[in-house]
Amino acid sequence: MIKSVKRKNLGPLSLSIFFILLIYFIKQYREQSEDIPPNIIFIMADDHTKQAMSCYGSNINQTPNIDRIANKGTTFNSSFVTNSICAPSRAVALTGKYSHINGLRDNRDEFDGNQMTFPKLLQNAGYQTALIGKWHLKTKPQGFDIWKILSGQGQYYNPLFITEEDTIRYQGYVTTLITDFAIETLNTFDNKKPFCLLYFHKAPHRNWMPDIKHLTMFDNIDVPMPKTFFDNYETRSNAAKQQDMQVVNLYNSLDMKIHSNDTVEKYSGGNEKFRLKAKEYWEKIYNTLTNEQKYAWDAAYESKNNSFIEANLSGVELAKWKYQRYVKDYLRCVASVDENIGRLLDYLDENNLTNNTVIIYTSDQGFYLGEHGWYDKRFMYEESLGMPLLIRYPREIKAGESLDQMVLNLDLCPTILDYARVNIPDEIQGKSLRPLLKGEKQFWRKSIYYHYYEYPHGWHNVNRHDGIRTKDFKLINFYQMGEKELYDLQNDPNELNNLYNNERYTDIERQLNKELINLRQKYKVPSN
Ligand code: SGN
Ligand code: CA
Repeated sequence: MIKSVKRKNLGPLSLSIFFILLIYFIKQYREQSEDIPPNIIFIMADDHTKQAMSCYGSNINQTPNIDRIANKGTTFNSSFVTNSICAPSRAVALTGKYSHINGLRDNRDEFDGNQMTFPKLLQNAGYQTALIGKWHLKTKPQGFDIWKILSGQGQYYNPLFITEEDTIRYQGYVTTLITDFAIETLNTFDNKKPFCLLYFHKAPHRNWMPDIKHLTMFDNIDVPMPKTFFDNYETRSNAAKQQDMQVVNLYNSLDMKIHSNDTVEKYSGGNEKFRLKAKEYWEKIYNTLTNEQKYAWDAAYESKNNSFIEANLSGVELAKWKYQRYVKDYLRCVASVDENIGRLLDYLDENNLTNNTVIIYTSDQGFYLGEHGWYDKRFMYEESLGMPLLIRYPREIKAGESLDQMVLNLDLCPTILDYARVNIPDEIQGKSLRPLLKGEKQFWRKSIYYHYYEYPHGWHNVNRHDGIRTKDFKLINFYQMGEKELYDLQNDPNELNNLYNNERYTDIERQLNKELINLRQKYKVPSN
């Protein structure tokens, strides 16, 4: 009797429980099946530096959406590039090889698209592959089922996008458009096969034009200046003294967004010829704005610009004003990157893709936000040698961890291959970060090799140099000038005190010089 009652009452209930569990397990299986390699979204911003990310402890802005990646993944505290400039850095990330091997040493070079890259290997392994946003490698992208790229450096407003079929100008703001296209692309993917999306932003690259909605953000605050803003380069090589990347020399037109006033450009430093070009360039950019955009733009900048012209600043006061204008515009561009990344992360959540997707957030290099008085990158000093690196993959990576091992953009290609379960070719010079991220004990590199080439041509007058960095020290070799610099990173993290030829550091100097030779051999660097 009791038995039959039980059967009567629990029969339909157990059936429903059975079906609920069945659906749950099928969903889990589809979502988490170990048979399907994970999706990969590789996010790269342009010139986004760690000092402007709250997950790296920024004291000047908040990046709540990028922090979502950090909070649920791993933050790399010592992540660096091998050559701190755009196109070369991208080529390193794609190939896992140093610039002298992949053939792209500076921004003038063209990428040889016939060589091996991770998108090609993933495509061969059955991944759906796509590239959306800034490419900047001059030759046509290879290894992508879908690609939609900006022309050259790209424009902030109403940019041109190039695809296999056409070139179209889209009205709107670049960061939002790139995200719209990235989400559109995700919608086209077949959910039975894994995908790899390269979602590459133009922002916050020079000339730092914010979206309309962010034009007045930070208006009522003074952004703190870095301690080294008034660096006088005492003790340093001539390279540090001769650069042309000082905030105080930013162009009033192109960079400070003051236009149509013949007198203002006289306040800008730098070369006279470039000053005039910059002014022309700025007028051209401004004239690509729609009337509505111009209206909003002028409403935000005009009165501030007029007060600046009236104040007729000079010296330290001028430098301070330029710093505020520069850094605020930069941070406004970052705000848009952050919000748009939030849109993409929401899309993943809503479409049940979060657990099975590896997300990498990085930038093609770091950047100076006034440190040493500078903007731009190129030097092997910490701010531009560094790059942000966050990796999230809930299936395998613990939430909220950080790692101190020295990792490189050279490691991104093998890391992606490793997650995609594609064999890592022997010729690749980087190392997969996957074991580190899984918490496996690893023998890790104790020094990194760096090499910058864009001199004497190109922008910003930074001499060629190579060098090595260990956990505690850095040796920089400006080989064309025959000058070296040595920094004790533990005692002098801001790299103000060059110790090369200092007797107390003779042994360190010898060891580092020796290790530099070893690394050149290891990575097959041709002699200069
Ligand atoms: C442009 C910028 C430079 C910048 C290079 C390289 N000038 O030429 O300031 O260093 O790009 O940047 S601009 O007036 O055209 O903005 S990179 O990110 O492509 O390496
Ligand atoms: Ca860049």
